[in-house]
Amino acid sequence: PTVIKREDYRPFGWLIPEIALDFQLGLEKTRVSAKLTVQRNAKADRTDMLRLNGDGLTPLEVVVDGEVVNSWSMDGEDLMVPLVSDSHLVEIVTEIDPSSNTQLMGLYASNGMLCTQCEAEGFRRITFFPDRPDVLSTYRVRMTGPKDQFPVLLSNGNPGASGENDDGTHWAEWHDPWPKPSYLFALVAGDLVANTDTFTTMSGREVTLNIYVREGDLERTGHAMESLKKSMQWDEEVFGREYDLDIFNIVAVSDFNMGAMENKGLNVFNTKYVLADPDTATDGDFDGVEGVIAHEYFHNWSGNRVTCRDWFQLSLKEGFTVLRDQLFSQDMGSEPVKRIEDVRVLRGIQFPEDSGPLAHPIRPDSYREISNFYTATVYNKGAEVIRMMRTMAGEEAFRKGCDLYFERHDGEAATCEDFVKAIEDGAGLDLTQFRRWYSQAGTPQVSVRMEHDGDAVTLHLKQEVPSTPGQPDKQPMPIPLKLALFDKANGSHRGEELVVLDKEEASVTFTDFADKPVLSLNRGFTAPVSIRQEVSGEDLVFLAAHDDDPFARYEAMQELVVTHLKQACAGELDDDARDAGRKAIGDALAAVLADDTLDDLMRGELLILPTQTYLMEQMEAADPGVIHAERQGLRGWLGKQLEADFIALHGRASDMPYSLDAEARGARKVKTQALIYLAEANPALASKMGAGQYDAADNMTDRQGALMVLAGLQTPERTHKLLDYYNRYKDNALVVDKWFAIQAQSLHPHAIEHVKALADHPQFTLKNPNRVRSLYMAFAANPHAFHAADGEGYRMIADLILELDPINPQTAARFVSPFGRWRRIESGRSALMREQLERIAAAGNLSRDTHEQVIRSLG
Ligand code: B3K
Ligand code: ZN
Repeated sequence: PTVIKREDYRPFGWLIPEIALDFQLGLEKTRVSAKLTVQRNAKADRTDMLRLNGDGLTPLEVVVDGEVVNSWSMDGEDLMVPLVSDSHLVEIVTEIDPSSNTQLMGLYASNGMLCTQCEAEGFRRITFFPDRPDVLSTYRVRMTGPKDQFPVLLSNGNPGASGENDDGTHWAEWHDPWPKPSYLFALVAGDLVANTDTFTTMSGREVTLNIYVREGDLERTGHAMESLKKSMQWDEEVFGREYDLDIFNIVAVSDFNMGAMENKGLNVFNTKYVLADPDTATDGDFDGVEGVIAHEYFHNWSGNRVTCRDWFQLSLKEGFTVLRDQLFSQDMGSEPVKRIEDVRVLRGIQFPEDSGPLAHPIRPDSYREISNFYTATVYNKGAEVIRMMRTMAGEEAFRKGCDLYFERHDGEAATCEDFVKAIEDGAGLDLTQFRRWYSQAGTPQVSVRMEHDGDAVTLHLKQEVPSTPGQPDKQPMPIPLKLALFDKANGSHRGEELVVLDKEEASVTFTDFADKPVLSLNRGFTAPVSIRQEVSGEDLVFLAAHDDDPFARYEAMQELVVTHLKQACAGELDDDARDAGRKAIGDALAAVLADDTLDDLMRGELLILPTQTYLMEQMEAADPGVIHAERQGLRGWLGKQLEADFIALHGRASDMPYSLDAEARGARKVKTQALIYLAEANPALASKMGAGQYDAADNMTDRQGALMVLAGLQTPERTHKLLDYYNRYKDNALVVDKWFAIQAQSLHPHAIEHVKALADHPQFTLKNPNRVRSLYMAFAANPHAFHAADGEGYRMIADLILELDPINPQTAARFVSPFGRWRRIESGRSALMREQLERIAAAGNLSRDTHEQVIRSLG
């Protein structure tokens, strides 16, 4: 398999200013005629051959300038058409079978409807085309299909003519005036109904908004529509970006590889990120819908109007758009809570990626299969990198840089370098050294030592960027760190400072500190780094109680627990020391429970223990069994110690009536948190309270929270409520997904057996990615089950990969990354994990997707 390198980029030899597509639609047979206007690209090397990418296609007819030709040939999957003049009209006819497309890339059938997914390289499964993001064309689409089967016919841009034929078919035309790359093409045909609304843009244009779903789902589209309108408004206010078509369509489909797709004017969404109502969606699901609707909408500028030159530049659109959706969600809800959630995702997913065999820079240098690079690094670390520029520039200057970027590159396929240059010029920053964040992988480690001498405080800072695959040596990067020095006596500080550590080592001195202050560092998580510092438990307790930066307060609480658990797992604590450590945490937690200046959403964050993944990340050779036991042991101890407080909290929160406002959501959050602690301390009581919460629930957040806790307990209530839940929701696929996931994720000692049994459940199928993820991603993220000491969890996921790979390689390949931990885990499990990777590698006929991930993981 070929390795594609960033340095090999060359512009395409031809321009395709226009394409006209004609579809004769059928679930089993769709005929596609494509007419391309082709012009020699003066900016590229001269060639007399037009290479059109294909994947599984056979040309039925090739016409050049009106004449059928047979001068074409195939080069692998690609169609090669010799062309001698400077401009030509090339017509190609192909035929495809959407119903057999289980990869869900290109044109496929889902529940009787037809839809497309083209990013990154799916368009070549529909017709032969230069399927690369730097070839921009205006699209005219005409489609014809049976009217009863496909009453709704949609494509990108604005609607044109439509009509009916005598044979029961009808047709529709769409025209997209904005030049776009093929990955943004979309088509949908199906029996759908729409929630319709309008939005008036800042220049006074009225835009029609439609959210298309299957008939029974219409009543669950209200939140998505509200989210869309808020996103449109916010992008005008905060980034000055206005929508640019007469219509914006969203279609929800239940078979989808990812969350959603930003096709121009026709976003296609996983139903999971459209449908929500209180009975079937949790508060987290509501946030997910709002965030993904915003993300895809924001791509209209960051991605579509300005697109990517090549796929190495993916973070140009994804990192920036993630930052935009994060800032939007911060503005819609609680800013600190959103920041904490985003950092938790970064640390839980991106940090392990960055320290494992799949580590890559946010702008990778090579790939075999681009689908493997839609990663937390490209998305989430990409967003953090742009956030750092914003922190250093300040909001206003950053906005100037963004304006300049959009102005300079509108209608172009740009690079990450173009973005950095625009921010540099527009915001007036020197980002010369900062560019290293784009080329170097690995999470920088920052260590800090405080020296107090007379009335001077000196911070000695040191950075180290660890070596990663292919990058043994690293250069220092500019690391913006917001900090504050607290006066212990009065519990306050004299203002925040922003220190940019841009050398391997640096010291900063602050004067006028008669007493040694307490350092609060990387406030708001200004830099995506790990901090190493010697802080006393006492100082952490102080910050956990007093820090006025909510993120830093959360951080101190986490650090307190992490430090203790690390020592406990390393066997460094005797019984007395363990008790002392637990007691310090217990006191801090008691303060959190009692603090009435905190809102419950924030209190809920402070109650969440660091995840097992994050703890494993802190250790060189982690033992998941020991970590699990210590973490649960601590939870149980805290639950016992604070039993009365948790019961009271649960009671108080249960009195709050359902609504979507912050207060009610906060109450639901702490309610289930209380139950989680009690479950470990007093299972009998928790079982009773959990069943009570389940029965009283008038919303999915409470019901699911209760069921999640019950699923981990060995009590009859577990069985009763799981059965009740299934019977209640068995016709709602998204809730059935939750039912699978709750069991796969549970703390129950027999979780492995439960997952095995669920794989044989009549509602389980490998054909639907949501269902696969609900069972197996949940399981792979359940440390005590996945990391079972005998390797059974590893075998199960390896079996799944091998079975899923021929059906849906993109989704199968995503299950490889959990095995990347094999280098950072105790030796027994390490060997078992490697064994499974080798077993997969030895299997014949692996997809390019899975093959690449397995080879890289073995390292
Ligand atoms: N751009 C799409 C991702 C498509 C990935 C296909 N392998 C969704 C998003 O990031 O908005
Ligand atoms: Zn995106």
